[in-house]
Amino acid sequence: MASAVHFYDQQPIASGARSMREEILEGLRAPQKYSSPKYLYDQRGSELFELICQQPEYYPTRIEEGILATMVDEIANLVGQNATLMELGSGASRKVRLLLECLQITSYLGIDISRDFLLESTRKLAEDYPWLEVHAACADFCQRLRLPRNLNCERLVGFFPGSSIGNFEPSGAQAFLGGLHRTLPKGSGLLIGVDLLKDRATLEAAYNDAAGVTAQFNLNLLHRLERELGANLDPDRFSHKAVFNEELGRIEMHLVSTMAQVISVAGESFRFRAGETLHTENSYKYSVAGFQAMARRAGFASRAVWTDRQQHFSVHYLERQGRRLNP
Ligand code: AVJ
Repeated sequence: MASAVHFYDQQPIASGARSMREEILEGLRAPQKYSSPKYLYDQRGSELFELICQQPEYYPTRIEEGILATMVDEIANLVGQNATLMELGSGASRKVRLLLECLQITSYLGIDISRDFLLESTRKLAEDYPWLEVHAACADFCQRLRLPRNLNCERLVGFFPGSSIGNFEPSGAQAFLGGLHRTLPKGSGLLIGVDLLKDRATLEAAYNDAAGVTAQFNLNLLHRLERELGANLDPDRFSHKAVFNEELGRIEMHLVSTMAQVISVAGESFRFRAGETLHTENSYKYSVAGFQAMARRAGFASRAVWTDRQQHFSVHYLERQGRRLNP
């Protein structure tokens, strides 16, 4: 039976959105070359990310799913009845399945930048949960969120798992939460996974898995530039690097040029020195108290927080308050 997904393609008309070409070129012209982590998630990148989540060294997924599965009754109580769950960066929509049996929600909205991946995942979801009204919006959740008009928005609960919030600079994370405060009606909830500060060895192992999947994920960006921007480069002349920057509290992912070389992207040439890097991702880590303080400033009160025994990962349930502390 065909299950209907209400689909909204918000990509081309997102206001203020710039093209991938423009953004990539701007990053390549900078003294420290960089690219937004969102460009890691084309179809292949999204698939590789799902594989990363299965690597033994990549603890966040395993621990977060353990917490969600164990605490689902408490979560259901906090979410309450007839809410709409809005997942930001829904990817394979796998984690939400841990909740759906127990949550008494009526509808689900998955938002993701990877269009075909989103469509396929939400179609499967609608098939497996016929009682659930499934909506899918292809959008960049870093841009201002636009809620579909026919969505039941009386009670909205945001679901932002995986510590994706860590991809923002702290100021950007603060602004992002502020934006959610503006979008969500009062009393809304936010269920959010946040990776915690911990020892270097555990962190660096998670981003340098022995099977080399994270390396492939990182290098896929170069293949994507070849495929989509007509880049002239050899991915074999770059290598994957992920290090914990303790001062800034973040894992940094880079593509290291293994030799002096010139690449061209969209007709423009870029010189790399040997060892020079293209910075592809930051993944900020927080303390429980540090994250709660940030949430409070954005107008979200902590209702519950769960961690694993080793305090590797945290899941927070926040409630949108009437006012922000420093609007
Ligand atoms: C996008 C934040 C969920 O930083 O851990 C995993 C992406 N990058 N391995 C993270 C990622 C390399 C991930 N998140």
